[in-house]
Amino acid sequence: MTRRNPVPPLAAILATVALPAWAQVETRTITVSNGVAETHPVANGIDAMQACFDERTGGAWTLAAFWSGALGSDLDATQALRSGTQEMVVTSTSPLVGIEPALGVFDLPFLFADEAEADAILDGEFGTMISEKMGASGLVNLAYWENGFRNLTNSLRPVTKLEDFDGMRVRVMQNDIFLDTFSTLGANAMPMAFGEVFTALETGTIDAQENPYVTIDTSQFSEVQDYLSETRHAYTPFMVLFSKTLFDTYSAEEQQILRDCAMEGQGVQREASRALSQESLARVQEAGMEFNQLEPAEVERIREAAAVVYERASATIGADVVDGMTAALDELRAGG
Ligand code: KDG
Repeated sequence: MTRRNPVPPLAAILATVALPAWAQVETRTITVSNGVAETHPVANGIDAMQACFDERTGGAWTLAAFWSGALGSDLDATQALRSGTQEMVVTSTSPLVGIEPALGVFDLPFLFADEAEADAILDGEFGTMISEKMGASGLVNLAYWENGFRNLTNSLRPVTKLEDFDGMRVRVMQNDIFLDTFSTLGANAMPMAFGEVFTALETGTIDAQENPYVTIDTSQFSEVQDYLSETRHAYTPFMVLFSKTLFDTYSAEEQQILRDCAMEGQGVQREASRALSQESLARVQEAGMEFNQLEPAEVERIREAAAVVYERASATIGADVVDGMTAALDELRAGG
């Protein structure tokens, strides 16, 4: 009688087959929203995240991206994360100060000198400390991406000196520090969600707004604004926030994939933002905007006028947070 080799149990077969690392992830569709247009460099970051997901999950994860505030404002979307009804949002930090006051530190006028400083602080111990604060609000910050250095556009006049802000109706993000900064400069500061800005400019409800060149360009503000002045009065980070309620249902491996791929997206998005910035500036000038830079002495006068905001905002942000930022910048600037 010929003995047939007994067929081993399935478990034994599987145990001998080296499953790919992504075999332990579930099939998921991850919703992510943002307030800017799909032509903004945030899309480069999202594309890089998707490519990373494809590699790490074998195609099991799909990012469903919604643009131009389609799922609500930065604050609306962030609240949806906190309630566990949306997975992810790429949002400016400024509109979230009502959730985490410490985020206001990034809104202090003329805080960072350049992108290198911003990257060093955000990707260093200080940025980690701020990210860790988000957990108490039901949020996980996967990475800092770049909104960028903010510049003023308006429909009244070139802003070449401090006095040119007088009486100008400037839209600001819904954030008391921006409100105080522009009020201190003499403007009539008007808090407003980003999604309302284009129409408010078009109808003349406001005279001005302030954003990085890539946002001014990709939001078509050149259609409703005549003047662009390089003020670089603040650097706004984006946070790539994930719902902690949902994050906690992911396996440790899946959580690591989220973090790794958001960081993959960070490098691509920052690079795209910086590469597009000068192109955007050229494009809005071709579209008819009159661009001006300010004399360094005038920038200094504006910076000095706004400096009082630090003192007034310190208690709300947290004196320890402001002191921590100051110490981190001092160390960085001393070559630390
Ligand atoms: O999601 C990003 C936008 O909604 C917004 O934060 C962009 O800088 C911005 C602004 O001025 O509101």
